[in-house]
Amino acid sequence: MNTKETMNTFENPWRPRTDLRITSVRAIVTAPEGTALVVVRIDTNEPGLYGLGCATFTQRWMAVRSFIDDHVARLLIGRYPGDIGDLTRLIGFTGYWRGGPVTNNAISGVDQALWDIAGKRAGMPVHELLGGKVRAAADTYLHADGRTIDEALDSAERLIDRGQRYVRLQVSTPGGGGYGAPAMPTEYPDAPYRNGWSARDYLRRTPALFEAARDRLPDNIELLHDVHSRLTPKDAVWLARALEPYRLFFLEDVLPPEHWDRLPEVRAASPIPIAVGELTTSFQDAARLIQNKGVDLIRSHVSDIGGLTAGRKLADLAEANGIRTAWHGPGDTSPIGAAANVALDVISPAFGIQEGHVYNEATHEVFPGTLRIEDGWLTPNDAPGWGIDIDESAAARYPAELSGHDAWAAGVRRPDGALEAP
Ligand code: GCO
Ligand code: MG
Repeated sequence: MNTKETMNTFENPWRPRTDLRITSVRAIVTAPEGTALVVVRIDTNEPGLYGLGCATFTQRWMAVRSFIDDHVARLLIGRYPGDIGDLTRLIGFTGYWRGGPVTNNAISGVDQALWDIAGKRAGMPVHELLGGKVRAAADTYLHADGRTIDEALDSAERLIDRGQRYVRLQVSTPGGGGYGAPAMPTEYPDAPYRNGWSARDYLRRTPALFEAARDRLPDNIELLHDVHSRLTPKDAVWLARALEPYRLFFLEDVLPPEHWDRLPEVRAASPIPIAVGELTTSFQDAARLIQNKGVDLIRSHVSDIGGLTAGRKLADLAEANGIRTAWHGPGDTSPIGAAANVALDVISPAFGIQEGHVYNEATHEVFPGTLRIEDGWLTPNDAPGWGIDIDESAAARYPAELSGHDAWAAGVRRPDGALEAP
């Protein structure tokens, strides 16, 4: 059976309210900052009516692109775009096996593109379709880092000067694979692996960074830190306690996903708020973090868990449980994904903080309408849908390459040579 014949197999299960139909679904990959971004574009039979969604899994973007173009498009073409829940569940169930970042990024891209279409049809921004604002804008944090503590604090001061009230601080640790700060290679000349990363050195250095920060930075600045999943539960307790005097706003990813069942111990051992979630790859994984009392802030990558619809449900669950949200939003989130984060931020009473990213001008050229951080604040667009477009000829000028993350992760090893979580 060829693709054309199968197109009519997936008929609407009920009579669509209007004649509007999906006519095409495709992935667009572009890398205006060098990081591959995956966007889903869904077109309809109404001229000029289309939607965009973020499906960025930058490390495996080719797999997501193929999944969307080769598997998802044929399920959706001919269907009514208003049935967002049915269409996204259909993508999940037709694959039989559940979960995972490839499937969920594709679902998320479709989900967000359909919300964009819904907003354009209604003439409303997506946050208004969700019930409207409970706050004017989302406060953000940006990343400060350096090879030395002084350099990291210089970088923090630059962010504070541009209006940031929340700053994530990372300092280099010996080795080539420290997270969030420049590499300091060949620091272990006598070890089997000279570029190794040592948890012992990291645990000594990080409290010193925050002690210096509290000394030098204005007292009202909120400080954050990302461990990036490299500690054991006991080391995580040790670090959380050592950081107590410095009043962190949150301490992120203290444990890898394999040990998330131990998070309640870490959380109970210290008053420092624990933020986890960017490695959740389904709505259920993320919901379990809240239900099992492992987090103070839930930090999922919205396109990894099923999109805006899943994010909305999680925000509600967070609200019911006294947990706050801090959606993942670094440079491997497209501007559409960033706009979805902000829509959730402004509609939810459970909002905690938003991770921000300052996109380069090439990204603004590819995605007209990309939100800009002003004095630390992100404000959603008023235009219908996301209020963000894509210029496909500009996108084509920034072709994506295979992710550099493979090469970097291959070098994240202990001084004895053992691979470490990147
Ligand atoms: C964060 C992150 C990211 C991830 C990245 C992986 O912003 O908190 O940990 O920077 O490392 O998204 O691709
Ligand atoms: Mg992180």
